[in-house]
Amino acid sequence: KIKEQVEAEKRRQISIRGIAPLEGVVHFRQDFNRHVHYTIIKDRVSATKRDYYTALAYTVKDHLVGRWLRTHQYYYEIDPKRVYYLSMEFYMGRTLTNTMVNIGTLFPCQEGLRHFGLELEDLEPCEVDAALGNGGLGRLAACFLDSMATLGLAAYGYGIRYDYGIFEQKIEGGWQKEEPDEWLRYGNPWELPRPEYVLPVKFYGRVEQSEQGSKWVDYQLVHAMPYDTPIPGYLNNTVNILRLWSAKAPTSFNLKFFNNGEYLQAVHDRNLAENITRVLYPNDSMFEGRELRLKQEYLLVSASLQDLIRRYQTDRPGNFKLVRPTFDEFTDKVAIQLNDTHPALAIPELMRILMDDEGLSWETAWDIVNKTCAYTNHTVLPEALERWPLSMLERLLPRHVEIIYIINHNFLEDVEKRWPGDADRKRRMSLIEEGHEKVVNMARLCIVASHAINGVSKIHSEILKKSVFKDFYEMFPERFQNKTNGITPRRWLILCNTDLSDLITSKIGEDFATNLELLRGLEQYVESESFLRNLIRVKQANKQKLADYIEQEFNIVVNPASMFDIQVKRIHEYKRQLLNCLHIITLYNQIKAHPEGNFVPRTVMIGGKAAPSYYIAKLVIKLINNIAKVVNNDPEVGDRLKVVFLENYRVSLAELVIPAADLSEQISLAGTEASGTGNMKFMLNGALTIGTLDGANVEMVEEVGEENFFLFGMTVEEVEELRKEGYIPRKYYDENADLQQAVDQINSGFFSPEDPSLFREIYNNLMFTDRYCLMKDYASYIAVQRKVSDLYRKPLQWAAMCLRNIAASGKFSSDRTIREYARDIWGVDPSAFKLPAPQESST
Ligand code: B1H
Ligand code: IMP
Repeated sequence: KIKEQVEAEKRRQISIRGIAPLEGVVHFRQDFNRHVHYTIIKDRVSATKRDYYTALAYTVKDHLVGRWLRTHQYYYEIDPKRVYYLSMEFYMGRTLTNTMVNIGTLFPCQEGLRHFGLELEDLEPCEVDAALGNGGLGRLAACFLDSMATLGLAAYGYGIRYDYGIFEQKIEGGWQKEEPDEWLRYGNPWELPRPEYVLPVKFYGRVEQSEQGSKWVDYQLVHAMPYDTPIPGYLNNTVNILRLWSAKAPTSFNLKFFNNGEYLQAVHDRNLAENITRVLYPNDSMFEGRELRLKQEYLLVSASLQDLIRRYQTDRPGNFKLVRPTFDEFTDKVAIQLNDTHPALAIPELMRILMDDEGLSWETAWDIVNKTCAYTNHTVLPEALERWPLSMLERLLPRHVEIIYIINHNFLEDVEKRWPGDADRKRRMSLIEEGHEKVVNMARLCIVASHAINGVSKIHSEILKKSVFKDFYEMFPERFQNKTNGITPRRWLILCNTDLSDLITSKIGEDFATNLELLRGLEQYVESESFLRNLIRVKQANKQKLADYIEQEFNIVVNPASMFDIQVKRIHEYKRQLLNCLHIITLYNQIKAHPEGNFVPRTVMIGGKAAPSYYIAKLVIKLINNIAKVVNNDPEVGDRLKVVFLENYRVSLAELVIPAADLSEQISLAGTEASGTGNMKFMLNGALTIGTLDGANVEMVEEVGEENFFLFGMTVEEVEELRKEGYIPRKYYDENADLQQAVDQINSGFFSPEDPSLFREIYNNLMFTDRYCLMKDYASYIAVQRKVSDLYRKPLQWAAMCLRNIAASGKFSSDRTIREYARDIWGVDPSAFKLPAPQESST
């Protein structure tokens, strides 16, 4: 008991968790009780864990509303330039603990709960992740919201409120099975529906020309209903908004049946409209040209633009009195960031509104679009680039197609002026590509219409200029920028690794939370054995927590002293989970060949979802699970090697897994991963990285030094060189006996005795195509993995290297990224101004 008090006192002093004045705790208990009683309508006898979670969520949310209202009053008062982040994905994860961290009430809430005999750690898991994203792109949007609020920007996220987020992954017999993610089943205490602000969105119909210009007629109406989620900044009393749209059938929907007396049919058909926002498309880095997806993209764009124009024109929410009748100031008051091309229809839609509804000329409208819109590219994989068939666009959005044609016509005229007679260049640059069917290349549309185009890491931005968009770079060099991705240190350090952030605070204070470069101050402790031992102790505790989870969930006992070697990300060929498999098999074969050998024990964990229609990626999941079965059940191997597939990897699981990692696998083929953000999370949490010179890895090496990073594999230039020569994967098989053995085992059914040809397709891929050059990079990967094992034998040296990585990770705060967007693209100033705190009261 006394020890507990001492511990509590120690934590009280480390104020990163917030101070717990007695008064605050008392108020908390009253508020919490009130919600159990009045909101949940249960008593202490009938309340379940989930009820307590929900009551806690409402209690915490109450602390947001004062700040929320004030923030927006303040914005209407000072009328700053607004930033709009348009994204089809916001991968938010859980909200409860994040909110407590950001408003500084984590500790008082923890204290208060204990009075009821409740532990925050037990209630937290009741919250389902808001998983409205696929992976990196969606999580980046979520980190950006946190940073924009923390930097006091008047910024809004706009997205879609999918009824079903990314599917839940179940592993059955080693195969991935998808189940719907019913994240709203128990309600969502964090969102606020705003039925009073619904907006109409038009689909189909045709264009009529008249004296007044073009008019879109005979369309079908769908309503977009906004749901607001508060986004608190870190300890600055700012609360921004994420506004998500949900499709609603208008009362008049399909009334032609109604008139025929087909009332029931008319009501049933309302689903047709409401299905638009039913489900998130589960593809990461893969374009699927479905009409329903196009409708989702247009719904987002149309509703968001109407909403932000309304905000520009009026002086308070819901007030339709025009205080700004003209668009003269629009470009000074609005910045629109397009998160990849998914919201690219914002371009023709804004043109349409400005011309057809507001009566501006083409030139004026075009100038406004160009000055407000900016485009972020997230991938160079050709199969991920959006190319919508013109025929589909024409049917759904006839007026927009006219506008795109005019944009293209004007643009190609400019190309002709610049490069007279260069027909091939015009073909290469046309927004409309002629193949067996005509398609609109959305990336080109975005480049032509935006004042800024950026990649998400240095190397990726260079690739955009040098190859993917070379012609466009020659035409608009001043538009191309780089904005290296980042992650929010609030969620990815303070929230998920409280012990590490306390340890850091004990040395350098707590300002690193908003100034991550201060972590450099930890470098001076690399020689301090006592600090390194503390670091090791924190890591060990995190590993134990993950080991407990794995034992409980998967019934696999892992050795918490073994090296935790982790690769978690979407399953995709370019990310090369298969290369990791080849290493596991090689380790296994070495142990089998020298059963008495002195091996460094490893637990290799791989997790991630495969797109449901991505056959090869799903086969890789099966292979990982089959390898695990062989390896984990071989008594000769013992606990020197274990393989775990981490089922249903998602944001909340990442928060458990990343702090427990010793080794982070970032092994994509150079030139394929635009940035990666998982790589940064591992670095910040004290893992070492084995990785290629790809994406943001390049800049991690720059920050920490090559000697503190396990680099392997070809460079982008070497990949290019090899491809020019003609790549023959089979050659590496012939040269390398270990590789040959591993590949043969996959092919011969060693891991699938019940169906020896199960993995034939993987074998054929490797031997005859190998688009991502696994065979070539295998040898250098294995060699560097050996160095990893050697270093792991020397715990203090390992820990010192981890510390150097933590100290060097400051660049990768999304606060730094957002400062750069603010300065170079949006033209807004981050403000250190802290809004006054609202009166904290118990009612
Ligand atoms: C990234 C996507 C993506 N790049 C299409 N592209 C999608 C493309 O539903 N779709 O159609 C969904 C997602 N996602 C990732 O973005 C990159 O692969 C990462 O390297 C990068 O770190 C991340 C954030 O920039
Ligand atoms: P990356 O793929 O390494 O760039 O990581 C992207 C980030 O998105 C992760 O660090 C997680 O926070 C989040 N994420 C959650 N689930 C997934 C997933 O299934 N694949 C990839 N990323 C995910």
